[in-house]
Amino acid sequence: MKMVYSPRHHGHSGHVELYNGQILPAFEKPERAEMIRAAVEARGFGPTIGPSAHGLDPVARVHSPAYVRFLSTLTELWIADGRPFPILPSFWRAPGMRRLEPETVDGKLGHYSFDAGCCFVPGTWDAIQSSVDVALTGADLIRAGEASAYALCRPPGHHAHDETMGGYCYINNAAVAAQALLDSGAARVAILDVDYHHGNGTQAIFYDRADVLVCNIHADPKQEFPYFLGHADETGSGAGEGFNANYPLPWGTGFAAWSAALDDACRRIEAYGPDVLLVSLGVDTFKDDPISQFRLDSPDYFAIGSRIAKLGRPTLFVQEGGYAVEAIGVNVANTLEGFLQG
Ligand code: SP5
Ligand code: ZN
Repeated sequence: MKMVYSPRHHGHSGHVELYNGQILPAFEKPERAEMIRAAVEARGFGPTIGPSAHGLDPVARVHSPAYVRFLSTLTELWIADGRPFPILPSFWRAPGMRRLEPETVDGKLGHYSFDAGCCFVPGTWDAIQSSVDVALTGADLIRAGEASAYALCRPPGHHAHDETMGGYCYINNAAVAAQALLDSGAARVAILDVDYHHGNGTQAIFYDRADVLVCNIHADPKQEFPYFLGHADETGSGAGEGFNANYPLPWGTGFAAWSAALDDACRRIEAYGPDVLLVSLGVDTFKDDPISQFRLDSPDYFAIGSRIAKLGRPTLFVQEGGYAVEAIGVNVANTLEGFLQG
């Protein structure tokens, strides 16, 4: 299995987040990707390759042109304004307010975000572009006939909507890769999101469509971020009715209950018969994750990979969350090894 990786993720560093009323160094930091790269390379699954540049056209198949323009020009607008870094949104609309894009940068930041989880520093936009190129290069490998590939995306993507960033996510890497596979001949794609948090962006992007089945196993939004999406009764709308499945689980969930949800999701995917499977692979389900409340242990990730392998589909793994820096490399590598051993 090839791994796609870009060192340009390092540009997104030194940023902050608002946590327990304090501005802290972000949990989503460069060390994450480096720990994962080292652990995966140590297993010798296959070569590490760099991404090829795909430009912004595949991104615009999922995200609105105005949003992409906002992301790509934000840093220069900020610098032109003579403002200090980092950039962090802190103003949002309430229901009943209007959806007009403000002219000033602070207003635009609120217009295009849903939380203060998406900080910008001068290298952030370049890292965002490299991350989506990593996912698209992984999709190219699958299209070229590889049975599987691993896209080490950073920053992650599954919380990003068509024109809203949040939860450390700017561009929805998995959604862009799924759309690229559909645009190049796949008839049906399934996305299995195993990150601890609900993939609200991925769900919303494909909610009214039948050509992408989205299955999410995550902490119940009644208790956990993103709080306002991810309930079990969200099953899709219109043509997409029946093509979205949520498995919300309570804080404290261990592998017995978690893997029962995985098994149910895998049966749905099998019945759907996708041409390609994308796995939004977050390992923040780990027992020692600093911001999460599930209790999976490192050996459990072998079992996850092995259950996914039984689907027998061309499979692209796309990295999402996971913040226990010492363990995330092992947990990702265990998942991939469990998959490769079948
Ligand atoms: C990609 C990804 O994993 N993004 C996660 C973003 C989570 N941001 C909000 C974290 C909220 C943590 N909840 C604190 C509860 C304190 N007990
Ligand atoms: Zn997460």
